[in-house]
Amino acid sequence: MLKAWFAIALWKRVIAALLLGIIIGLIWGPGAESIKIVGDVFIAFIKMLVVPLIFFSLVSGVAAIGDLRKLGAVGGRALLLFIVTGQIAVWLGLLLGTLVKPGLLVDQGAIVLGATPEPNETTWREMVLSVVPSSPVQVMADVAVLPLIVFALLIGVGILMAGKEGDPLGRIFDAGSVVMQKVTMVVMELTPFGVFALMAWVAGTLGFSALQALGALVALNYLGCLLIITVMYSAMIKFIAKLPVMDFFRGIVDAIAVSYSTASSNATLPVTLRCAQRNLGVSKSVSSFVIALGATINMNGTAMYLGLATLFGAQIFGVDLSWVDYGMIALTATLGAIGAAGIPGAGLIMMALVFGTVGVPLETIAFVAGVDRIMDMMRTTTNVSGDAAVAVTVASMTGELDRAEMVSADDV
Ligand code: DAS
Repeated sequence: MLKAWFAIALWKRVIAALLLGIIIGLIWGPGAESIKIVGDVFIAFIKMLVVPLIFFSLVSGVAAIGDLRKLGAVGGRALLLFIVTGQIAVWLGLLLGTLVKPGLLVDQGAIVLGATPEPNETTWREMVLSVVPSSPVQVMADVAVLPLIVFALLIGVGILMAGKEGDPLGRIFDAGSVVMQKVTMVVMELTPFGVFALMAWVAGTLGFSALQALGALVALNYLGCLLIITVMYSAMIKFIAKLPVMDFFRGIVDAIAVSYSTASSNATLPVTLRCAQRNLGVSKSVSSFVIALGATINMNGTAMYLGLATLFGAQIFGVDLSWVDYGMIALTATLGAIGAAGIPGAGLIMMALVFGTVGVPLETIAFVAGVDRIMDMMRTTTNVSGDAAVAVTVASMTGELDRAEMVSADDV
């Protein structure tokens, strides 16, 4: 029985748990609150992953650059495109969340707040100082995203600069990154149980208004991702790489299919590399550097979602956000997307980091966890398509693209 259960693909078990949870919740009503503890345990395990996952995957990702000089023509252009597309993505998420306001669909009276969020009274001086990891252990204990990522980036650069002497530590972080991804996959096996309990709680205590709000969030997640893929990446391919847009998308069809079904950039990496090299004509050196780095730090779908979800949580719980808060969300969502590992649920984990900086209650995570997998599949497709788009663009700009290799209409 147990073997049969685990033989079913996780995403199918999650969708089944989601639907069953909604039905049971609507039938059970407010009594469904009693099984929320199962969902809270799941969320607690998600929060457990945040610090070690960010720390190991980011240090390992930076150290994997191998040589700071490599950050020259190829790396410099790739990082610039990663940062620019990431910023556009997160502000698109903030725009969609501001225009549509999906969180207001929830019946405000039904929401019982654990602890009312403290208004964020940080002055800009305190904000600047807070980025410095003055006490690394305290930063980890407080799960403070900004200084944590600054500390991880500095350790990664230190390993690079230490050369041979830094290699042993680099190998430890590589191993730690792999181990943390395996631990995350074990935690993700709890998803169906957490999703069932949380959806039953949401449907039973908050009713249809909550389900409508979640439906709107999922729809906006897909809309934002589709806009990034069809508008931003097409513009990059057409105007910067100066390549036929349809040939690009035709070339990455396999990567799109695998990323959507696995919800994991890392699992899709071999397919993305093959598409870039065989279908798009990107050289081995550029594709392996840009796509491997991109799978770790270039997550435009996740960045867009983190901006959107933070506004969703603020709207549900009535947290007023200033323009400074919007700026903090944009910054931390970008850093959260950089710190997220390319595994299922990474975006859900990063929500805990972004919410903390603007006082959005973490209960929001329990509220959206039930539908996260459906959204994660589309976020991952957006992340992977972005890695391929940057790789082919950088290759085109640095003469590392063999256009003869590109799949074109007459090849099909
Ligand atoms: N699943 C992550 C990835 O592999 C994306 C996310 O969780 O947002 O890219």
